[in-house]
Amino acid sequence: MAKKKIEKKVANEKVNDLKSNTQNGEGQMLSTNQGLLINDNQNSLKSGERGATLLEDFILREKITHFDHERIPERIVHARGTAAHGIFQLYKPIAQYTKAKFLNDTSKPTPVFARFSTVAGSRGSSDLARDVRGFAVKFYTEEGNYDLVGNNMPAFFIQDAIKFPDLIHAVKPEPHNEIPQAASAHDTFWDFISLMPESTHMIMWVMSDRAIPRSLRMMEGFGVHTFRLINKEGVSHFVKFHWKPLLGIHSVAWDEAQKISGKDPDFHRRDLFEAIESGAFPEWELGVQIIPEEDEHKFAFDLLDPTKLIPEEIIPVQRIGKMTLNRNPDNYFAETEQVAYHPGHIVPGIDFTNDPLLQGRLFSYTDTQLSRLGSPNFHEIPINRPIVPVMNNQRDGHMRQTINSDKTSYQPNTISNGCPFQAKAVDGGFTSFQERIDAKKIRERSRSFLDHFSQATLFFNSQAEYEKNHIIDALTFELGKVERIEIRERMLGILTQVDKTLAAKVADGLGMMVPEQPMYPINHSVPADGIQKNYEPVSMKQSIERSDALSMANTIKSSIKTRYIAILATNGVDENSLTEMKNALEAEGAKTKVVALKLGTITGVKGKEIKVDQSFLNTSSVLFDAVYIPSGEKSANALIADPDAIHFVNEAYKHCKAIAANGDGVNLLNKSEVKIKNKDADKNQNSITDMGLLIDKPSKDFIGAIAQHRFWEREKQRKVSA
Ligand code: HDE
Repeated sequence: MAKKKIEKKVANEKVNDLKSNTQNGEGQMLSTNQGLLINDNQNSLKSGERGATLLEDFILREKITHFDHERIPERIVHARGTAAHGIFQLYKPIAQYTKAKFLNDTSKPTPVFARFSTVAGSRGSSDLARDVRGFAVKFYTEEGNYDLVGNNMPAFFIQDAIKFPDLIHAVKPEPHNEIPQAASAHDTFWDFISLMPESTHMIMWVMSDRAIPRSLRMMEGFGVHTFRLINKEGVSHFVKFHWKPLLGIHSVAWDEAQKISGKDPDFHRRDLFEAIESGAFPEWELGVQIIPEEDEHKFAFDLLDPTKLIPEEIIPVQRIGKMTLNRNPDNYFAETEQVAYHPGHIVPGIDFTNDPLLQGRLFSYTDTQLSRLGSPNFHEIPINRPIVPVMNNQRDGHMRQTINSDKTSYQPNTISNGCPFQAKAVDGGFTSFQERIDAKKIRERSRSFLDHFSQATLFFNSQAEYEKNHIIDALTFELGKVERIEIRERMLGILTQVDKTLAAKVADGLGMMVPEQPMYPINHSVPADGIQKNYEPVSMKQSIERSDALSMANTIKSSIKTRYIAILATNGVDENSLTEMKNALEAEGAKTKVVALKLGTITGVKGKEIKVDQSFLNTSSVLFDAVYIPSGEKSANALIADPDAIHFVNEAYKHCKAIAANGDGVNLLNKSEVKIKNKDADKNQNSITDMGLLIDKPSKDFIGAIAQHRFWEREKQRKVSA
């Protein structure tokens, strides 16, 4: 019998697929799960008006029983997250590297579902924790689902999957008191890190501003591991995957992050949701660094070592396509909570390497879904279903949805004419890359994995002055929360291997001396007796001393699209001064909010009514990117009389944001600490050196300043009382 060709569905099939499972109660009557219409949803069935509830009340029992089981276990890691639908559009085919169809077909986009997450915190924790961010993308390709399950940092803490449970146990709240939530600033985390020098490079990233993004839309993504691309001829190239945000990479200040966690713990989730709702679709370009098979050993590090990155100056990132997130999920639980990513979901043309961290992941992700989603049929949940048919002999199990009508569920068979058939490679059947292996079965780490510090130093050296200061502050903050002095000491020892000044500055902040050298300089692995085995220091000279791509200072700073600007005003504001700036900012895609002493409306000096968006009570400067104070004497005076308004300005200044004032609005600046820090800041002497402070300047200057994101050089003056 002729083989039935698997019917290929169109790319936007995913949208239809999800639609076919979507329900909306609009215009419908209430029913039980059996479809029985419910006549009274207010009262349970009782023995008389004041009597006990009857066991017979099957409607009540059904409702409460379902409610009792509404929660599923949260993800062991990456529990806190948010997601969106979108498309991936390839720019040009890369057939020379891969036969993956979605990386060869520019004729139509591939539907995607991307989920972003923090790692350590529980589902209800704050978005602004200092943490790595998960960056997971499911491509619904015509050859099955491909999941690129990465992070917003290109390195990882550990080299071998066997250490992952230890790492996570160390960073999670301490076991005896479940404290602290969503924070690495505690003894168990730093105890572990101080004994695991292989984590040093990643620690530099996690202590950098990358760990406190301004927005999920403004962070990079990385596949982290080296993967393989396989072309039609079976030739393999190594590949590192990158996501490059078109809005640039931007972060908030640490003080700001902590305050946002209180003012709006959903800051990142809200930001993504609102941007998409307003049509400002976030975009990332997919980049690849390609390394020919024969160059595997040409680097100063091992390509299989997940604690290393390949500097972009050595292997450039080729941008091959663009992901646009253009639709919010309809239902958080059904889509964002139930989506199941897996680095083992691959398509022909993409393959794994022997990275020992990646290899461990390949087991973990299916396993965790079994307890999290509760059934081996989690692939049948609408968000997880591929757009191509699933045909195999797997059957039954909890919550099976598919009604398989075949007469057989085994292979080989004759009863079903041998169906479903195995696909040949030419039919798109997956074949693993035939890597030659000739080795002993051992538990050892390759010597090529033993340089733990060179890339930590490379990262630190590549940072701008203010970025280095933020790393120093972050380490001082975190280690300052560590109660056991010996752990702090061990960490200082490790830091000496990255940069002596870094170690000295952190030690100074902790009031400690820098040890001569680390207690455990290079770990091979940490054996139970704590004694290092096979200690052989390895330092692989990096071929570059600095990589501009590693510093956020060099990022895109050209747009104010979707930036939030607070306009501080109250009765008596000069309506022209307010509206002209507001219109100019909004014309550039920014979002403005009039913040006043109370909600409702304010009346301008010429009698115009202006809607107030927020009051000082229900918002805060940390939720904005910039501040504008329009003219109007009465308005300025009323703001000056309100300490919350002064605090708002001081705090925005402290967090290095662009601040503009017009006419009488400058009076508010003069009563704030902006005046103290910038002695010239009055409207008569228009000679301000701080480029982020704009007095009576045209809107285009303010727009240019907001696009700069932050004026970090202000931090040198330090200490603003906000
Ligand atoms: Fe994960 N990881 N991981 N991980 N990971 C999970 O799977 C695991 C690692 C990453 O939005 C879990 O479905 C092991 C590296 C992301 O749903 C779990 C190891 C990278 C997400 C798991 C790693 C990641 C996860 C928890 C070491 C960056 C969230 C829930 C061998 C390349 C995906 C789940 C989402 C989630 C295991 C290391 C990224 C337990 C064992 C390295 C983005 O299976």
